[in-house]
Amino acid sequence: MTEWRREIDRLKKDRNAVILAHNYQLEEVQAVADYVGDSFYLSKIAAKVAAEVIVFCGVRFMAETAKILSPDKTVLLPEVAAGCPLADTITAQDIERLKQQHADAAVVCYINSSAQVKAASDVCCTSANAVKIAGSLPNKKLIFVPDKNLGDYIAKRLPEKEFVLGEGCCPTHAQVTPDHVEKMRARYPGAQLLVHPECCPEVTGQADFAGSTSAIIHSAESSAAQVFLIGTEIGVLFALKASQPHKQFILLHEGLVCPDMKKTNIQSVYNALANNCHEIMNDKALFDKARQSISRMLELA
Ligand code: CIZ
Repeated sequence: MTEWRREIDRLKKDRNAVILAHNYQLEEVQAVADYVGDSFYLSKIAAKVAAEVIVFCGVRFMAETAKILSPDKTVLLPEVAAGCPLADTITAQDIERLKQQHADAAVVCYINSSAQVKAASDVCCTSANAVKIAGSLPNKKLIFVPDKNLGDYIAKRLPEKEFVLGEGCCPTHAQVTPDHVEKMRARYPGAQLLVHPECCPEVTGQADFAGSTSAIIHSAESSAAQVFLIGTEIGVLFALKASQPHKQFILLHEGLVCPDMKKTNIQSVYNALANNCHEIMNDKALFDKARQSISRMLELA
């Protein structure tokens, strides 16, 4: 492991590269990253970082977002097959159809979406800023795609708006049921339940706190509680345990492991830097259009 790290550090210097890792990445990947966080944080870094090469340890839509924001940089996705089944639930054609049916609505797309979907939307959002973005739009009616659970979470917090929701969901978060909550609450009485809004409404509704991965980390940091049940991807436990070693963090359900996020390991990070794998190419016309919805998010948030 130390050998990989040494080589990665050497290549980073040689290539003037920076490593960005999502909170859901393996510990060994988070440990070699220069920046670790959620999509919102990482997109802001991608937009302003001075390095020539960005190695994006995450899934395809995240590396694509970095390229959209920094088209002149080399952006590498270490594992070419790291995708997002939630992002694959919606296409730009679906959005055009929805727009025809709801001509008075603005389209808000979750960052977990393709460049085509971002280009067809009015504004993009992440779980960290979804309520703020949706709430700041002048339209009463909003089309929110693709995550129906995050959509429901936003809609409950903005009762003055009317929502048309996509039908997708994250297969990892959607596995958690109220039964899991009941069992774990019985096993750990008094524990705080912190969940991601990609969980179903029946789970989110029982949580002490629901929010993005970064918001979950901040919520645990500012809480006096000592024991927490965590309803999001297992990778978040790394940051939680590192920043608060005296507290206990327990995964709400053993299935909270995203197979795509776990494809990247320290070897693939090395390989990306050594062999330029796998470069995201700039599709100029598409990316210029997609940039508008991401830039609007960055302005509004
Ligand atoms: O916003 C993100 O990065 C996602 C997909 C989850 C989260 O809350 O970090």
